[in-house]
Amino acid sequence: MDLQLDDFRLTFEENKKTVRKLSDMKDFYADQRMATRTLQLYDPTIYAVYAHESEGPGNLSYAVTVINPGDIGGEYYMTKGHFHTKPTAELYLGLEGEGILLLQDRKGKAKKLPLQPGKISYVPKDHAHRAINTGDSQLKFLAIYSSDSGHDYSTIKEKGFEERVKKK
Ligand code: S6P
Ligand code: ZN
Repeated sequence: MDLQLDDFRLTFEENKKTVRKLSDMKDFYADQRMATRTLQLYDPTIYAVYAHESEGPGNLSYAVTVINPGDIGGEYYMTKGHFHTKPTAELYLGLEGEGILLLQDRKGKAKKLPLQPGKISYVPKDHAHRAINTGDSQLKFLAIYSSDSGHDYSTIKEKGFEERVKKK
């Protein structure tokens, strides 16, 4: 299926905005020396999430994430990444910019999917997911997920992903 759409404007009312700066996720980067050095100079915004969250089972939440271009010691700006607390899947739709959606199952098997305008990617249940901006402009994508999925950040914070996406 290949659909040519006219330029369109995406609008929705967010009820939650989250901004992640380097100081919020310093430990996620491999090059700790570079992360510390950067923070001595300034605290860049890595990404922002504009979400419309609903509550309870049976409902859907959705969010647009905007990841700035940049890297820390060659490792591209990225989201923290998480598992869903409940085994629920998720849908990603690329809107602008170029990036990678990194998936990893509970056994640590990783997979990289392209994140680009018009591309729909399916995040299967029980897969950690992280978005990475590999381009030189902002990466924007829409995520649609179950309202009661819950977010487990600690597993990734402790163990990380098997793969890191760095500049070549
Ligand atoms: C929610 C969905 C996205 C992320 C967002 C930021 O299930 O996967 O909306 O929350 O891209 O990533 P993270 O890992 O900081 O929540
Ligand atoms: Zn998710």
